[in-house]
Amino acid sequence: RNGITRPKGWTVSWHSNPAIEKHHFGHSHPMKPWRLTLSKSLIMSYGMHAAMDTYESRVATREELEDFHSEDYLDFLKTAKVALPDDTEVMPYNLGGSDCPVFDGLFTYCSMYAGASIDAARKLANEEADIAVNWSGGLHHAKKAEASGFCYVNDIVLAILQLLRKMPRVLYIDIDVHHGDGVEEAFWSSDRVLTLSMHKYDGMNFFPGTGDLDRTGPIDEGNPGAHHAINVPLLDGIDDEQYVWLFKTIVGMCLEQFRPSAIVLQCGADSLAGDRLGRFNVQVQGHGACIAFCKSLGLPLLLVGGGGYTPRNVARAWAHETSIAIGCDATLDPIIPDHTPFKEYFRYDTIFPTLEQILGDPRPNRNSAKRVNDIVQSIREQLRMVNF
Ligand code: ZLM
Ligand code: CA
Ligand code: ZN
Repeated sequence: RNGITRPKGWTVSWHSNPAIEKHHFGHSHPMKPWRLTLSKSLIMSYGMHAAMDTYESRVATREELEDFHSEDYLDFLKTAKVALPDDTEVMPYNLGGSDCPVFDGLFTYCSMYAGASIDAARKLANEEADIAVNWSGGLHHAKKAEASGFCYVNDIVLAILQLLRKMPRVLYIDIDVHHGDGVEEAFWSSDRVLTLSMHKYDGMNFFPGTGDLDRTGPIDEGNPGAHHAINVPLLDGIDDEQYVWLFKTIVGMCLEQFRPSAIVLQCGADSLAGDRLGRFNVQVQGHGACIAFCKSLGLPLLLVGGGGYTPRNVARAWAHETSIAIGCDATLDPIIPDHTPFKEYFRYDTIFPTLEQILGDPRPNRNSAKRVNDIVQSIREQLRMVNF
C-alpha cells in the first residue's frame, strides 16, 4: 500500500499466528498477547508484509520442546488445570501464581511461540533468510523445569540450540528491561554462546533479582563457560544517548573477542519510556538503533520480542524495528496511516500520532557518566578472557 518493495537479495522471514494473540493471562495481568495484534496492524497498514516472507507459526513438537525442557515439566504444563478466578495458589514448577497463571489454551500458546522461534532459527541456519523475526517469542525467564516471570517455555534457548546445530558460536543479546536469566542459565557452562543482558538491576528490588556486573559465568576457571555471561546493570531513567552508546560499545567488543556466527537479539519493549513495568527513558529511536546496529554487522540475525507492557508503545517499537529489518525505515511516513486497524489506541497520544513518538513520563536519570564508563571498563577486562 505504501509502495514498500522487497529489497533485492535480502530476505526477512516473519513468523506470526493470530491464534497466539487471542490468549489471555487474566484480568489486568500486564502481559497482553493482544499487543501482537496491535503491532501486526501497524506492520500491515504500512504494507511491510509485502516485503517479507511471511509464515504462520505452528506448534513446536514434543521432541523439539524436550531439547531444553524436562519431560515431567512438559507433562504438567500440558495438563495443568485452569485455576478458579481468585485462586492464586502456586502449583509445582511455579505454575498458577499471579505471575505465571494457568489460563485457557496455555500449552497451545507456549508451543506456538516456541514453534515460531524454532522455525525462524532454521530459516537462518539453512541460509533461507538474512533476518528472521518472531515478535511472539523472547520469553527469556523460563527454565528447564520451571515457569518464571510470565514465561513458560524458553523459545530463545530452543532457537539457539537450532542455530548451534549448524554454527559454532552464537551471541545472545537481551535489551528487555529485565535480566535474561533463563537464557544465561541454560548456556552457563558453554563457551559456544556468549550471553549479554542489559537490564535494570537493584538487588532484590527488581525482578528477577540477578544480573549484577560481577555475574560473569561459572567461577571455576576450568569451566568452558567462565567469563561467557555479560551483565550490564542499569539504574532508573537511562536515556537513548547512554543506552545506545553502551550497546554499541559492548556489542562491538563482544564481536571482536567472540566472533559469533549468528546473533539472537531479544527486543523486549519494556525498556522503553512509559512502560507499565519498566523504569528506563529509552525512546523508539534508541531501541531501534540497537536493532539497526546488529543488522549492520551482516551476521544472520534472529529478532524475538519479550516484555513490553504499554501496548501502543510495544507496537510502535516492533513495527519500527520490522522496517529496519526490511530496510524501509527511512521511507515510512512518520504519521501512522489512517487505515490502521485499532488506530484509536494511538490517538491517545496526539491527534496525528507518529510511529516513533511515545508518551513517557521523564524519569530522573540515575546513571552517571562515571558509572556507565566503569561498566564498560569492567566488561573490557572480562572480555580479555574470552577468545574465539
Ligand atoms: N507479584 N496482575 C517480566 C516478569 C516480571 C514477583 C511481585 C505479582 C508483576 C506484576 C500479575 C493482575 C519479561 C515479581 C509481583 C503481583 C511476586 C512482576 C497479575 C502486576 C500484576 O496486576 C497484576 C492481578 C501481575 C504481575 C504486576 N510481576 C510486575 N513485575 C515480576 C515478573 C517478564 O518482561 O522479562 C519477559 C516477558 N514478578 O516481581 C513478585 C515477585 C508476584
Ligand atoms: Ca535484559
Ligand atoms: Zn521484561
